[in-house]
Amino acid sequence: MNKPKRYTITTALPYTNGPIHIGHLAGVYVPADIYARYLRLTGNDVAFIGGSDEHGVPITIKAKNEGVSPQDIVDKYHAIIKKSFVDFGITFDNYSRTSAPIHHETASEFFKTLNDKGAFIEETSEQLYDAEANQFLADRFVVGTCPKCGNEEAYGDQCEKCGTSLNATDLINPKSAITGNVPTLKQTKHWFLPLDKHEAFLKEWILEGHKKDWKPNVYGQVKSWIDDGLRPRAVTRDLDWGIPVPAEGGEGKVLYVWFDAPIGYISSTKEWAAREGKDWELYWKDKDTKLVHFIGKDNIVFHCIIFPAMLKAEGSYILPDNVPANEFLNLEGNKLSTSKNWAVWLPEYLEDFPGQQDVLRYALNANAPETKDNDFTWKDFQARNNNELVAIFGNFINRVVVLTNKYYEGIVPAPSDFTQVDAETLAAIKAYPDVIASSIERYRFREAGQELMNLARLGNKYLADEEPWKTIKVDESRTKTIMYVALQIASALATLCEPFLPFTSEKLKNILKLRHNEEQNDEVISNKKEIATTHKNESRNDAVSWNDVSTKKELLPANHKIGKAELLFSKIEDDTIQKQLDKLEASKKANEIANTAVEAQKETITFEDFTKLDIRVGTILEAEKMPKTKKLLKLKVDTGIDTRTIVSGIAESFSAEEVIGKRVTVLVNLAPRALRGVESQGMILMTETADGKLVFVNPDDAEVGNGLQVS
Ligand code: B3M
Ligand code: ZN
Repeated sequence: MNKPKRYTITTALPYTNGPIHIGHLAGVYVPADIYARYLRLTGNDVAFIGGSDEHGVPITIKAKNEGVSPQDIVDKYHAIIKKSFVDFGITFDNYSRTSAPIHHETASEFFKTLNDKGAFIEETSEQLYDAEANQFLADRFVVGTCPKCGNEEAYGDQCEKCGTSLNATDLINPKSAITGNVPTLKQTKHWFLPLDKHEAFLKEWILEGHKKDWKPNVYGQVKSWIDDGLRPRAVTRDLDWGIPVPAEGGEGKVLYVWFDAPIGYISSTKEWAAREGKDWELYWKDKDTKLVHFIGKDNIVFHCIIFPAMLKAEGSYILPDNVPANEFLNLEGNKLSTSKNWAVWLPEYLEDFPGQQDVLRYALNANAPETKDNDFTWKDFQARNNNELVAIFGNFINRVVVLTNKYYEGIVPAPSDFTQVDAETLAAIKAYPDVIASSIERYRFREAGQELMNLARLGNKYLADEEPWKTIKVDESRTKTIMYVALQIASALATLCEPFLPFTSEKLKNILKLRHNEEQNDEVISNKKEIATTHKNESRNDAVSWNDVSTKKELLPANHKIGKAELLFSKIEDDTIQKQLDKLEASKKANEIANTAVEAQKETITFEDFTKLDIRVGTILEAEKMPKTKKLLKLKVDTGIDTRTIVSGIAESFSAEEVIGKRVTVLVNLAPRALRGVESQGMILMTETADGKLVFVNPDDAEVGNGLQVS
């Protein structure tokens, strides 16, 4: 694409069933905000779009659990999430919500257009049903084993482990998430998007067209789905919370949340354009617009296959130019988990670290899971703050400002002749806008953030080498030149750090008495206005734009008066970090207790029922890992009756080597069943410890072949 006339940047719409945490910021919102701020600073027309995803089963489950309505849930968390985005300086041009009327209209219109074009298959088929709950089971209402990777916690629409999108009837051993019952099948009609019919277009558009510019982790996932063969996907549901299906026979049905949610990007753009007097269609239908979706890897299939197929079928929309999805962020070595409260929630972070949003933005970006899952540790957070933000960036700025006030009462001194080092340093400053831009334009935000820190390193090194605190005693004119050069670096940092450290940029511009760059986001503008009014009477130098840093002869002219020093960052002590680690430990303990909460006794059985079970003592003779699965071991077991094959889901707790020779308890008269193509003839009895580790039910002193007796 030639230089785009405008950019539409979208961010995954968070489900409003809880607050957002550091994983959301690291995976989606900080990179997207860096990109949007940079594009604005370099003079581009940007629509930075967000909103809350307020339909879907997670919300109805939460409402049911709390005994309130889904609307109560979405109202509560929409407000909490929106506030978190403002608090962390995520400068959306619009943050909407999918329960808004404009979205219901837009999504309904979109569905009707496709339906009228015959883009759907209408089909009555057998779907999973929970008779006790009187409810069809789709999405998170049903859990089962993923047919692709063996994950036993896959949902009816997607396996979050391998990302595969599923139809509920694909699940092995499905269980109702409402009652725990095994579902029955019941006839119902749905509308299907025939993805198989879009296979040729998707192959050409992605596998050919985006081979080079889409990130390998994204391209690889999409390629594997297309290679596996695309199938029709239901785009409606038998649910009562969502957008009613606007079609004959749609009574009691709603649009599938993943059909309506991406259309939320369009309705949020419409809402913004109406408010700003702009033409929304330029941002979604003009070939000169670059559309970029920021998401996490579990949303790739919806943004690279399903939504583009919908846009293509509708026919008047542009397609995403890139989908730079990030992998997952873990926390202290464990997966972030809302349900296990294993997270750093943004509202809580601000309570513990008031005014330190930039520290978190910086630490998360420095360790962002751009190409593989990565781990957030509090130790690293402390190190990034103390060793980089305080010791390099903050230390440099503090020395420049303190010395300028001490030697020249805050007045920028006029330089005399530049030495070669001065000239090289001034030239190096001019290179940074393009160096940082080149990383940002390729969605390498970690790299871009480190280049910014390299500019601060340059400043630190320059001062340490030129030692103005020594030359001041012997050479007034040399000292003025050194301080003048150092102040140019400080001014460059004030502008170039804005995408990464927006709050610090604000403070630094106030210290240097630089005007602020034009802002787009009314919340941030109101924040700025408040800060600006506290300095309203001081004379301010013109704003230094991104491009000025490389083109202007000087950024801070002689005789410009800067303000007093104020600390940009403060050291984080070990006890502060220990408090966070203790919080997580408490969370882990609470989970263990919750997990060991004894499951309710199952339905009573008769003695006759029990005697049907033939349980023997066996020995594992051989063991091997099943290919392409994480959980399954293929075992050869001597049961005393015979030697047989048993497939067992214990690979995440035991290696094949360590189970050979183990004495085990075996249910031998269980009907054989095929697991990943291998017939398993029986089951090894296991139990699970509080921290989720599987252990064998172990008859240490029994003999192989002994049957279980009832004493
Ligand atoms: N609500 C977020 C998730 O899967 C989902 C994104 C929608 S983007 C249109 O966690
Ligand atoms: Zn899977």
